[in-house]
Amino acid sequence: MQVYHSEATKLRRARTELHDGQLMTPFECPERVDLVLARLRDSGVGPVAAPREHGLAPVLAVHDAAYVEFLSTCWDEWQAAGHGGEAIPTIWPTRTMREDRIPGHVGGKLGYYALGGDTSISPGTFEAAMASKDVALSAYEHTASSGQPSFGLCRPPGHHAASDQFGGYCFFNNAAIVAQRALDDGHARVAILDVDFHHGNGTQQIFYGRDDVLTQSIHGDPDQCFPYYLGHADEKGEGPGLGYNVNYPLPPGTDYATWRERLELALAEISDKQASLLVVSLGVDTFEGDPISSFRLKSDDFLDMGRRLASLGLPSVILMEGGYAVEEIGVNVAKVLQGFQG
Ligand code: Q9C
Ligand code: ZN
Repeated sequence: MQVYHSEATKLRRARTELHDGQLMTPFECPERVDLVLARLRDSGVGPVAAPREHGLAPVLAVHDAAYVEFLSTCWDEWQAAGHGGEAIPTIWPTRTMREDRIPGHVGGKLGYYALGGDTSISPGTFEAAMASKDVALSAYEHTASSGQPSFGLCRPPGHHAASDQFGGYCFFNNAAIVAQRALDDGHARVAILDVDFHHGNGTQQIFYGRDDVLTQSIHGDPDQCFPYYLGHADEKGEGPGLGYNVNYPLPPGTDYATWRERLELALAEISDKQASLLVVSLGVDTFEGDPISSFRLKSDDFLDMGRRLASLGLPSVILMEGGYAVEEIGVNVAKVLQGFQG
């Protein structure tokens, strides 16, 4: 399988993540890229190519222009304001305040454009996010021109990023950018299947009112799991999009036997809705050893997952999302791709 990777995805090396009430070294670290890459090379999954640059137009097709501008200037403004650490929001326009005015100060803009406090903005963050979406788009172009599946080793991940919000380690929604690009190329309907442990809130939000992208997510129940405020089974889309968003929340402790039943439902839905392209948001944080997640998938389950994803027979673009059990994420990604290749 053709793999896309850019060293520039490692330009984000945040030093701080507010986790469990402490500032820690972020789980979402550049070493993840090297671990996956090394394992893909060892297992002979396929050639690795560098992406081509795609500029901002495909980003602006799904994200708000002022949000993108904010991401591009945030670090410089934060530094110019004289702050010592990384840019972390500490106040948000929550229920009791106004959200119809965007503050001028970088501290106010941070809260406006952030969905959580877990994702610090550091030097290189914007550049890495740009490289990440270039990886995704290059993978898409390979699949579009060859009909063959491709894997984009995206980093930072994308599925928590909404039209004008970052968080959950995500800035640009790579899967949404690819889906929109495919529609612009003539696909009538694209399916995004999100198998990351966490609900793909950003992907859901971006396409919630539309029937041209079927969004589905299998994830830890938001009653118990991040991002908490979206991802319930009764969120089915709205207006023309009604029926084109499907959530499969599962309790902490879920094993592969149960998870796989939801996967089968999701695959049937993709066939039923007649999508012509599959975009997989591939998080391997469903693994039993993941440090911030609570499903119980084992390494060999990822092989079966890959086989089942391939059984749809659709042109497919597989994009990296989460997965933090640093030693094993490469193994588990390689197994999905090997399973997909049969
Ligand atoms: N204290 C992805 O997998 N932190 N993002 C969870 C734990 C955020 C995960 C809270 C988890 C985000 C792409
Ligand atoms: Zn995740």
